[in-house]
Amino acid sequence: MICYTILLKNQMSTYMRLFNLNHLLVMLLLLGCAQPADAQYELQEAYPNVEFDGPVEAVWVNEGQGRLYVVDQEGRIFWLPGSENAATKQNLFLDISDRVVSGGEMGLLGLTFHPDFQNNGYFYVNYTSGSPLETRISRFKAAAGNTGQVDPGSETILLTYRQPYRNHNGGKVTFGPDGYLYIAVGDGGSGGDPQNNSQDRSKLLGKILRIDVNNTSGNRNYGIPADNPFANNTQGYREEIYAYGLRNPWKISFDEETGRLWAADVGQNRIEEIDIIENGGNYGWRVMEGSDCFNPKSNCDETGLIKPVHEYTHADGVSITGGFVYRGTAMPELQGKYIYADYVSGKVWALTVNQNGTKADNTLLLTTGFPVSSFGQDQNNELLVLSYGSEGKLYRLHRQVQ
Ligand SMILES: [Ca+2]
Ligand SMILES: [Ca+2]
Repeated sequence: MICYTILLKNQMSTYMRLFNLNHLLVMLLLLGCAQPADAQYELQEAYPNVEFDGPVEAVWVNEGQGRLYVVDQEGRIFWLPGSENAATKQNLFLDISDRVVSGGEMGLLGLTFHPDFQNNGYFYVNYTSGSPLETRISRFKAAAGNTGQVDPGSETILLTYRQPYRNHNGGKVTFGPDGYLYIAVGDGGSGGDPQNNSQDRSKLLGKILRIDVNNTSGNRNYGIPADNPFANNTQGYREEIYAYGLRNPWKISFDEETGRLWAADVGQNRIEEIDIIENGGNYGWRVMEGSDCFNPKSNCDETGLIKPVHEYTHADGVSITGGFVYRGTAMPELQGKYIYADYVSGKVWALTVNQNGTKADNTLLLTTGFPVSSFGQDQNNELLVLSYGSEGKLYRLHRQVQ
Protein backbone atom coordinates (compact mmCIF):
# COMPACT_ATOMS: atom_id res chain seq x y z
CA MET A 1 0.00 0.00 0.00
CA ILE A 2 2.93 2.32 0.70
CA CYS A 3 4.24 1.55 -2.75
CA TYR A 4 0.83 2.28 -4.17
CA THR A 5 0.66 5.67 -2.47
CA ILE A 6 4.09 6.82 -3.57
CA LEU A 7 3.49 5.75 -7.13
CA LEU A 8 0.14 7.40 -7.19
CA LYS A 9 1.58 10.72 -6.07
CA ASN A 10 4.51 10.64 -8.48
CA GLN A 11 2.60 9.43 -11.46
CA MET A 12 -0.40 11.65 -10.96
CA SER A 13 1.60 14.86 -10.94
CA THR A 14 3.57 13.83 -14.00
CA TYR A 15 0.55 12.46 -15.70
CA MET A 16 -1.43 15.63 -15.25
CA ARG A 17 1.39 17.55 -16.87
CA LEU A 18 1.77 15.34 -19.87
CA PHE A 19 -1.45 13.66 -20.78
CA ASN A 20 -5.18 13.95 -21.03
CA LEU A 21 -7.07 13.80 -17.80
CA ASN A 22 -9.76 11.68 -19.34
CA HIS A 23 -7.45 8.72 -18.86
CA LEU A 24 -7.05 9.35 -15.15
CA LEU A 25 -9.60 6.82 -14.06
CA VAL A 26 -7.98 4.11 -16.14
CA MET A 27 -4.62 5.00 -14.66
CA LEU A 28 -5.94 4.66 -11.13
CA LEU A 29 -7.12 1.17 -11.97
CA LEU A 30 -3.71 0.28 -13.38
CA LEU A 31 -1.62 1.28 -10.43
CA GLY A 32 -0.80 -1.47 -8.07
CA CYS A 33 2.48 -2.04 -6.31
CA ALA A 34 4.84 -2.05 -9.27
CA GLN A 35 6.99 -5.06 -8.69
CA PRO A 36 8.29 -6.71 -11.85
CA ALA A 37 5.83 -9.39 -12.89
CA ASP A 38 8.74 -11.21 -14.47
CA ALA A 39 11.85 -10.63 -12.38
CA GLN A 40 14.31 -11.59 -15.07
CA TYR A 41 15.02 -7.98 -16.06
CA GLU A 42 15.62 -4.91 -13.95
CA LEU A 43 16.72 -1.30 -14.20
CA GLN A 44 19.99 0.05 -12.88
CA GLU A 45 20.58 3.74 -12.37
CA ALA A 46 22.91 5.21 -14.96
CA TYR A 47 24.78 8.42 -14.02
CA PRO A 48 23.59 8.20 -10.38
CA ASN A 49 24.19 11.88 -9.54
CA VAL A 50 22.56 13.29 -12.62
CA GLU A 51 18.95 14.46 -12.69
CA PHE A 52 16.89 16.30 -15.26
CA ASP A 53 13.65 18.27 -14.97
CA GLY A 54 11.90 16.50 -17.79
CA PRO A 55 14.12 14.23 -19.90
CA VAL A 56 12.50 13.30 -23.21
CA GLU A 57 15.47 12.21 -25.36
CA ALA A 58 18.87 10.57 -24.86
CA VAL A 59 21.00 10.40 -27.99
CA TRP A 60 24.49 8.93 -28.24
CA VAL A 61 26.91 10.42 -30.76
CA ASN A 62 30.22 8.89 -31.77
CA GLU A 63 32.17 12.11 -32.06
CA GLY A 64 35.65 12.22 -30.61
CA GLN A 65 35.42 10.16 -27.44
CA GLY A 66 31.63 10.09 -27.65
CA ARG A 67 28.88 11.72 -25.63
CA LEU A 68 25.35 11.05 -24.54
CA TYR A 69 23.10 14.06 -25.16
CA VAL A 70 19.98 14.42 -23.02
CA VAL A 71 17.09 16.73 -23.87
CA ASP A 72 15.21 18.52 -21.12
CA GLN A 73 11.72 19.39 -22.32
CA GLU A 74 11.95 23.03 -21.16
CA GLY A 75 14.48 23.72 -23.89
CA ARG A 76 17.93 22.61 -22.78
CA ILE A 77 20.29 19.96 -24.06
CA PHE A 78 23.01 18.55 -21.80
CA TRP A 79 25.82 16.15 -22.55
CA LEU A 80 27.29 13.39 -20.45
CA PRO A 81 30.56 11.54 -20.98
CA GLY A 82 30.53 7.92 -22.05
CA SER A 83 31.87 6.69 -18.75
CA GLU A 84 29.40 7.04 -15.91
CA ASN A 85 30.32 7.34 -12.28
CA ALA A 86 29.29 9.19 -9.15
CA ALA A 87 31.34 12.26 -10.07
CA THR A 88 29.69 12.73 -13.44
CA LYS A 89 27.80 15.99 -13.93
CA GLN A 90 25.71 17.15 -16.82
CA ASN A 91 27.20 19.82 -19.08
CA LEU A 92 25.06 22.40 -20.84
CA PHE A 93 25.23 22.01 -24.63
CA LEU A 94 22.40 24.25 -25.86
CA ASP A 95 19.82 26.44 -24.11
CA ILE A 96 16.86 27.61 -26.20
CA SER A 97 14.39 27.76 -23.33
CA ASP A 98 13.86 31.43 -24.31
CA ARG A 99 12.02 30.36 -27.47
CA VAL A 100 10.52 27.02 -26.40
CA VAL A 101 6.93 26.85 -25.16
CA SER A 102 6.91 23.86 -22.85
CA GLY A 103 4.59 22.06 -20.47
CA GLY A 104 2.19 19.19 -20.98
CA GLU A 105 3.04 17.67 -24.33
CA MET A 106 4.79 20.83 -25.53
CA GLY A 107 8.48 21.62 -25.39
CA LEU A 108 11.81 20.68 -26.88
CA LEU A 109 10.85 17.17 -27.92
CA GLY A 110 13.34 15.88 -30.45
CA LEU A 111 17.08 15.87 -31.18
CA THR A 112 19.21 14.18 -33.79
CA PHE A 113 22.69 14.72 -35.15
CA HIS A 114 23.67 14.99 -38.77
CA PRO A 115 25.43 11.80 -39.91
CA ASP A 116 28.47 14.00 -40.59
CA PHE A 117 28.13 16.00 -37.34
CA GLN A 118 31.78 15.54 -36.50
CA ASN A 119 32.70 17.58 -39.57
CA ASN A 120 29.81 19.98 -40.12
CA GLY A 121 28.57 20.48 -36.52
CA TYR A 122 24.92 20.27 -37.59
CA PHE A 123 22.20 18.90 -35.39
CA TYR A 124 18.41 19.14 -35.62
CA VAL A 125 15.69 19.73 -33.08
CA ASN A 126 11.89 19.65 -32.94
CA TYR A 127 10.18 22.07 -30.55
CA THR A 128 6.97 23.98 -29.96
CA SER A 129 7.12 27.74 -29.91
CA GLY A 130 5.27 31.00 -30.42
CA SER A 131 1.80 32.38 -30.21
CA PRO A 132 -0.07 31.12 -32.13
CA LEU A 133 1.62 27.85 -31.30
CA GLU A 134 3.74 26.16 -33.95
CA THR A 135 6.27 23.36 -34.24
CA ARG A 136 9.71 24.24 -35.54
CA ILE A 137 12.19 21.88 -37.12
CA SER A 138 15.50 23.69 -36.79
CA ARG A 139 19.16 23.14 -37.43
CA PHE A 140 21.83 24.37 -35.03
CA LYS A 141 25.58 24.37 -35.52
CA ALA A 142 28.22 23.44 -33.00
CA ALA A 143 31.52 25.32 -33.32
CA ALA A 144 34.52 23.51 -34.76
CA GLY A 145 35.79 20.93 -32.33
CA ASN A 146 32.52 21.06 -30.35
CA THR A 147 34.36 22.19 -27.24
CA GLY A 148 31.98 24.72 -25.70
CA GLN A 149 28.27 25.51 -25.64
CA VAL A 150 26.41 25.94 -28.89
CA ASP A 151 25.43 29.47 -29.90
CA PRO A 152 21.59 29.67 -29.77
CA GLY A 153 21.93 32.21 -32.58
CA SER A 154 23.19 29.51 -34.94
CA GLU A 155 19.60 28.43 -35.55
CA THR A 156 18.30 27.93 -39.08
CA ILE A 157 14.59 27.14 -39.14
CA LEU A 158 13.90 24.51 -41.79
CA LEU A 159 10.20 23.91 -41.40
CA THR A 160 7.30 25.14 -39.29
CA TYR A 161 3.71 24.03 -38.97
CA ARG A 162 0.87 25.40 -36.89
CA GLN A 163 -0.31 23.51 -33.83
CA PRO A 164 -4.07 24.03 -33.47
CA TYR A 165 -4.03 22.48 -29.96
CA ARG A 166 -1.43 22.10 -27.26
CA ASN A 167 -1.34 18.28 -27.30
CA HIS A 168 -0.29 15.64 -29.85
CA ASN A 169 2.90 17.27 -31.09
CA GLY A 170 4.78 14.08 -32.00
CA GLY A 171 8.35 15.28 -31.71
CA LYS A 172 10.95 12.79 -32.83
CA VAL A 173 13.47 13.62 -35.53
CA THR A 174 15.88 10.96 -36.77
CA PHE A 175 18.03 10.22 -39.81
CA GLY A 176 17.27 7.14 -41.86
CA PRO A 177 19.81 4.84 -43.49
CA ASP A 178 19.02 6.79 -46.69
CA GLY A 179 20.49 9.96 -45.12
CA TYR A 180 17.12 11.75 -45.05
CA LEU A 181 15.59 13.36 -41.97
CA TYR A 182 12.38 11.75 -40.71
CA ILE A 183 9.99 13.77 -38.53
CA ALA A 184 7.14 12.37 -36.39
CA VAL A 185 4.13 14.71 -36.44
CA GLY A 186 0.98 14.34 -34.32
CA ASP A 187 -2.53 15.07 -35.55
CA GLY A 188 -2.55 18.57 -34.05
CA GLY A 189 -4.38 17.62 -30.89
CA SER A 190 -7.68 17.98 -29.07
CA GLY A 191 -9.33 14.53 -29.26
CA GLY A 192 -10.62 12.45 -32.15
CA ASP A 193 -8.75 14.60 -34.71
CA PRO A 194 -11.59 17.12 -35.16
CA GLN A 195 -10.15 18.60 -38.38
CA ASN A 196 -9.38 15.16 -39.84
CA ASN A 197 -5.76 16.26 -40.29
CA SER A 198 -4.20 12.80 -40.32
CA GLN A 199 -6.06 11.67 -43.44
CA ASP A 200 -5.68 15.07 -45.13
CA ARG A 201 -2.60 14.89 -47.31
CA SER A 202 -2.64 18.64 -47.93
CA LYS A 203 -1.54 19.01 -44.27
CA LEU A 204 1.60 18.00 -42.42
CA LEU A 205 -0.23 17.00 -39.20
CA GLY A 206 -0.67 13.32 -38.38
CA LYS A 207 2.20 12.23 -40.60
CA ILE A 208 5.71 10.91 -40.80
CA LEU A 209 7.64 13.44 -42.90
CA ARG A 210 10.87 12.90 -44.80
CA ILE A 211 13.11 15.71 -46.04
CA ASP A 212 16.59 16.07 -47.53
CA VAL A 213 18.59 18.43 -45.32
CA ASN A 214 21.59 18.38 -47.65
CA ASN A 215 19.77 20.13 -50.47
CA THR A 216 17.31 22.94 -51.04
CA SER A 217 14.44 23.15 -53.50
CA GLY A 218 12.50 26.23 -54.53
CA ASN A 219 11.98 28.47 -51.50
CA ARG A 220 12.57 25.60 -49.07
CA ASN A 221 15.57 25.22 -46.80
CA TYR A 222 15.55 21.50 -47.64
CA GLY A 223 14.93 19.19 -50.56
CA ILE A 224 12.19 16.66 -51.26
CA PRO A 225 13.49 13.11 -51.81
CA ALA A 226 12.53 12.03 -55.33
CA ASP A 227 10.77 8.90 -54.09
CA ASN A 228 8.62 10.61 -51.47
CA PRO A 229 5.12 9.30 -52.26
CA PHE A 230 3.70 12.71 -53.22
CA ALA A 231 6.80 14.32 -54.73
CA ASN A 232 5.75 16.54 -57.65
CA ASN A 233 2.08 15.67 -57.20
CA THR A 234 -0.58 17.91 -58.75
CA GLN A 235 -3.30 17.21 -56.16
CA GLY A 236 -2.12 19.71 -53.57
CA TYR A 237 -0.62 17.08 -51.28
CA ARG A 238 2.36 18.03 -49.16
CA GLU A 239 5.51 16.67 -50.74
CA GLU A 240 7.21 16.22 -47.35
CA ILE A 241 4.83 13.37 -46.44
CA TYR A 242 6.36 9.90 -46.16
CA ALA A 243 3.44 8.15 -44.42
CA TYR A 244 0.11 9.31 -43.00
CA GLY A 245 -2.83 8.41 -40.78
CA LEU A 246 -0.89 8.71 -37.51
CA ARG A 247 -2.43 10.14 -34.32
CA ASN A 248 0.49 10.99 -32.06
CA PRO A 249 3.62 9.03 -32.91
CA TRP A 250 5.54 9.33 -29.64
CA LYS A 251 8.92 8.09 -30.79
CA ILE A 252 10.00 6.54 -34.05
CA SER A 253 13.27 4.68 -34.61
CA PHE A 254 15.17 2.81 -37.29
CA ASP A 255 16.42 -0.70 -36.81
CA GLU A 256 20.00 -0.23 -37.91
CA GLU A 257 20.23 -3.83 -39.11
CA THR A 258 17.06 -4.20 -41.20
CA GLY A 259 16.49 -0.50 -41.94
CA ARG A 260 12.87 -0.86 -40.79
CA LEU A 261 11.22 2.26 -39.40
CA TRP A 262 9.25 1.60 -36.21
CA ALA A 263 6.61 3.92 -34.79
CA ALA A 264 4.62 3.88 -31.56
CA ASP A 265 1.30 5.64 -32.07
CA VAL A 266 -0.61 6.82 -28.99
CA GLY A 267 -4.29 5.84 -29.05
CA GLN A 268 -7.43 7.81 -28.29
CA ASN A 269 -9.63 5.99 -25.79
CA ARG A 270 -8.90 2.31 -26.14
CA ILE A 271 -5.93 1.10 -28.17
CA GLU A 272 -2.17 1.79 -28.26
CA GLU A 273 -0.32 0.58 -31.34
CA ILE A 274 3.00 -0.20 -32.97
CA ASP A 275 3.52 0.24 -36.70
CA ILE A 276 6.25 -0.55 -39.18
CA ILE A 277 6.25 2.48 -41.43
CA GLU A 278 6.36 2.08 -45.19
CA ASN A 279 6.77 4.69 -47.89
CA GLY A 280 3.30 6.04 -48.71
CA GLY A 281 1.53 3.94 -46.07
CA ASN A 282 -1.78 5.02 -44.52
CA TYR A 283 -1.90 3.94 -40.87
CA GLY A 284 -5.59 4.51 -40.45
CA TRP A 285 -6.25 7.27 -37.91
CA ARG A 286 -8.97 8.73 -37.53
CA VAL A 287 -10.86 6.13 -39.50
CA MET A 288 -9.47 3.51 -37.15
CA GLU A 289 -8.00 3.36 -33.67
CA GLY A 290 -5.71 0.33 -33.79
CA SER A 291 -7.65 -2.33 -35.67
CA ASP A 292 -11.07 -1.02 -34.57
CA CYS A 293 -13.24 1.47 -36.43
CA PHE A 294 -13.14 4.88 -34.76
CA ASN A 295 -14.85 7.35 -37.10
CA PRO A 296 -17.34 6.07 -38.10
CA LYS A 297 -17.71 3.77 -35.09
CA SER A 298 -18.67 0.80 -37.22
CA ASN A 299 -18.50 -0.32 -40.84
CA CYS A 300 -15.58 2.00 -41.55
CA ASP A 301 -13.84 1.70 -44.90
CA GLU A 302 -10.60 -0.15 -44.18
CA THR A 303 -9.48 -0.20 -47.81
CA GLY A 304 -5.77 0.46 -48.09
CA LEU A 305 -5.23 1.02 -44.37
CA ILE A 306 -2.21 -0.62 -42.78
CA LYS A 307 -3.02 -2.29 -39.46
CA PRO A 308 -0.69 -2.20 -36.46
CA VAL A 309 1.97 -4.86 -36.06
CA HIS A 310 0.90 -5.00 -32.43
CA GLU A 311 -1.65 -3.26 -30.25
CA TYR A 312 -2.76 -3.33 -26.61
CA THR A 313 -5.83 -2.03 -24.90
CA HIS A 314 -6.07 0.29 -21.94
CA ALA A 315 -6.14 -2.71 -19.66
CA ASP A 316 -2.33 -2.73 -20.06
CA GLY A 317 -1.47 0.95 -20.30
CA VAL A 318 -2.74 4.31 -21.50
CA SER A 319 -0.02 5.94 -23.59
CA ILE A 320 2.62 4.08 -25.58
CA THR A 321 6.27 5.17 -25.57
CA GLY A 322 8.24 3.85 -28.53
CA GLY A 323 11.73 2.44 -28.12
CA PHE A 324 14.26 0.60 -30.25
CA VAL A 325 14.92 -2.72 -31.86
CA TYR A 326 17.58 -4.08 -29.54
CA ARG A 327 20.97 -4.43 -31.24
CA GLY A 328 23.20 -4.59 -28.17
CA THR A 329 25.17 -7.61 -27.02
CA ALA A 330 24.62 -7.82 -23.24
CA MET A 331 21.18 -9.45 -23.60
CA PRO A 332 21.49 -11.65 -26.71
CA GLU A 333 18.03 -13.14 -26.10
CA LEU A 334 16.54 -9.70 -26.88
CA GLN A 335 18.45 -9.35 -30.17
CA GLY A 336 16.15 -8.08 -32.92
CA LYS A 337 13.18 -7.49 -30.60
CA TYR A 338 11.42 -4.12 -30.42
CA ILE A 339 11.60 -2.83 -26.83
CA TYR A 340 8.94 -0.31 -25.83
CA ALA A 341 6.91 0.82 -22.82
CA ASP A 342 3.71 2.37 -21.63
CA TYR A 343 4.16 5.81 -20.09
CA VAL A 344 1.42 5.37 -17.51
CA SER A 345 1.53 1.70 -16.50
CA GLY A 346 5.34 1.63 -16.66
CA LYS A 347 5.28 -1.76 -18.35
CA VAL A 348 8.22 -2.52 -20.63
CA TRP A 349 7.74 -5.14 -23.32
CA ALA A 350 9.74 -6.93 -26.01
CA LEU A 351 7.93 -7.45 -29.31
CA THR A 352 9.17 -10.15 -31.67
CA VAL A 353 8.23 -10.05 -35.34
CA ASN A 354 8.69 -12.61 -38.10
CA GLN A 355 10.95 -11.81 -41.02
CA ASN A 356 7.98 -10.45 -42.96
CA GLY A 357 7.14 -8.03 -40.13
CA THR A 358 4.13 -9.85 -38.66
CA LYS A 359 3.89 -10.34 -34.92
CA ALA A 360 5.35 -13.51 -33.43
CA ASP A 361 5.37 -12.75 -29.71
CA ASN A 362 5.03 -9.98 -27.14
CA THR A 363 6.60 -10.45 -23.70
CA LEU A 364 6.45 -8.28 -20.58
CA LEU A 365 10.01 -7.64 -19.37
CA LEU A 366 9.32 -5.59 -16.25
CA THR A 367 7.23 -2.80 -14.72
CA THR A 368 9.21 0.33 -13.92
CA GLY A 369 7.16 2.11 -11.25
CA PHE A 370 7.79 5.46 -12.98
CA PRO A 371 6.55 7.12 -16.17
CA VAL A 372 8.76 6.13 -19.12
CA SER A 373 9.12 9.14 -21.41
CA SER A 374 11.66 7.66 -23.79
CA PHE A 375 14.40 5.17 -24.51
CA GLY A 376 17.96 5.84 -25.57
CA GLN A 377 20.86 3.80 -26.89
CA ASP A 378 24.42 4.04 -25.58
CA GLN A 379 27.66 3.53 -27.51
CA ASN A 380 27.17 -0.24 -27.42
CA ASN A 381 23.49 -0.09 -28.39
CA GLU A 382 22.51 -1.03 -24.84
CA LEU A 383 19.20 0.50 -23.82
CA LEU A 384 18.62 3.47 -21.55
CA VAL A 385 15.20 4.10 -20.02
CA LEU A 386 14.22 7.70 -19.22
CA SER A 387 12.21 8.40 -16.09
CA TYR A 388 10.08 11.51 -16.38
CA GLY A 389 8.70 13.60 -13.56
CA SER A 390 9.54 14.00 -9.88
CA GLU A 391 12.92 12.37 -10.52
CA GLY A 392 14.13 12.73 -14.08
CA LYS A 393 16.72 10.01 -14.23
CA LEU A 394 18.39 7.65 -16.65
CA TYR A 395 18.34 3.91 -16.13
CA ARG A 396 19.84 0.95 -17.92
CA LEU A 397 17.84 -2.07 -18.85
CA HIS A 398 19.70 -5.21 -17.93
CA ARG A 399 19.15 -8.84 -17.15
CA GLN A 400 19.32 -9.89 -13.54
CA VAL A 401 22.19 -12.11 -12.59
CA GLN A 402 20.57 -15.32 -11.37
CA1 LIG B 1 -0.69 20.08 -31.09
CA1 LIG C 1 -3.24 3.04 -36.86
